[in-house]
Amino acid sequence: MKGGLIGCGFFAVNQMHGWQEIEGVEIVAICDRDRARLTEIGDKFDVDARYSDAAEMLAAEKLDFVDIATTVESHRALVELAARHGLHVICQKPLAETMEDARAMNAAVADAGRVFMVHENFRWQSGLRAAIDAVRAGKIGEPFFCRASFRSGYDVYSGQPYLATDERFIIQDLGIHVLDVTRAIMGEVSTLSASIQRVNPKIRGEDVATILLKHDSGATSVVDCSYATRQQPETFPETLLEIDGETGTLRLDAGYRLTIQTAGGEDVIDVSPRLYPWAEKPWHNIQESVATIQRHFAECLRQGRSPETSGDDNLRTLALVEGAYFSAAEARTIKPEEL
Ligand code: NAD
Ligand code: 89V
Repeated sequence: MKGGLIGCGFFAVNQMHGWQEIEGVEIVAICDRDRARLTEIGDKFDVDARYSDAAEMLAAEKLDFVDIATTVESHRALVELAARHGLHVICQKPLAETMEDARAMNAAVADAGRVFMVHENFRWQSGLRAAIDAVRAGKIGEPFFCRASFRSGYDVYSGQPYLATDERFIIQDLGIHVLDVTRAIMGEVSTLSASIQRVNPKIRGEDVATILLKHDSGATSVVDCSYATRQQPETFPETLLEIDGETGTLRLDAGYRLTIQTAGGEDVIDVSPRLYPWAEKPWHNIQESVATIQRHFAECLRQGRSPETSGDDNLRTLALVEGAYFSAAEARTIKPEEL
């Protein structure tokens, strides 16, 4: 399968490394409006077909799919362009800035009869996936409570300066992953309410968010995220879990330690990510999940099935993000179906 990468920035390096791990897939063309970034990625990964305009790339190259690694404001135009060319699409999160854009993008690829997957990779992290699989397999019975927590003081702004200047920050960038993982474990959400704070005075958006979710099943979740938490050991970029079920409990603690307790005893499992030769700590957790989600995308294309984080699926995660901002702004409980 031949792919074209659009966006050669901070995170695209991981995506290029990830594709090299996937048998039968090759990125044959790359695109970025920024010449320096185009040259850097092209030279590093030995890709000769380089474009500064995505429309030119799609007109000139014979591709099966595009991998969109640009920031959110460009996603809709690029996804619709790819759909017009009849290509499968994998697009970075956050999918869109509005539900209207996200629905239009999803419809465009569906109308073209192609596969649309959102690069929502946290649910493919080794520890989080082990927790999702354990709950889905009924290891702790029906879950009635989940706390999904990401608290860090790591400097994310130096690698991704837009995180400090965008109007929306932690829910749109990071909370989106934690909300998605919570959906994967606890199911769909009927109501949510959120509180947001800006602790760091040097940034524009919110760096702390606490979100209360009521699920269709009747269960409750708390999603709490912070980039203002000064603690040692620093746990970036780990998401920690506390899940209580009718017949047991599951904990995913710092250091990739998964504990499942039931009447039958306690299992403690090391769910550390692998360290690819191109990866570096502490990012290796996220980097591994990039290759894992890309493998899933390639398998889905080969087998003609819908990816777990399809456009359709991701609309439900995006509605939680939108809902959290609405809830915080209007100080009220939101039903995702309102959005
Ligand atoms: P970045 O700003 O470093 O890179 C984006 C690149 O896209 C830039 O080089 C820019 O010139 C290029 N670009 C923008 N619009 C373009 C267009 N229309 N045509 C061609 N090139 C264009 O951003 P980043 O930090 O690499 O983030 C990219 C995306 O990845 C964001 O949506 C971000 O949220 C996401 N991200 C995801 C993860 C994850 O774990 N899933 C981690 C980090 C970033
Ligand atoms: O995963 C992400 O989307 C990244 C980070 C971990 C820094 O929040 O932007």
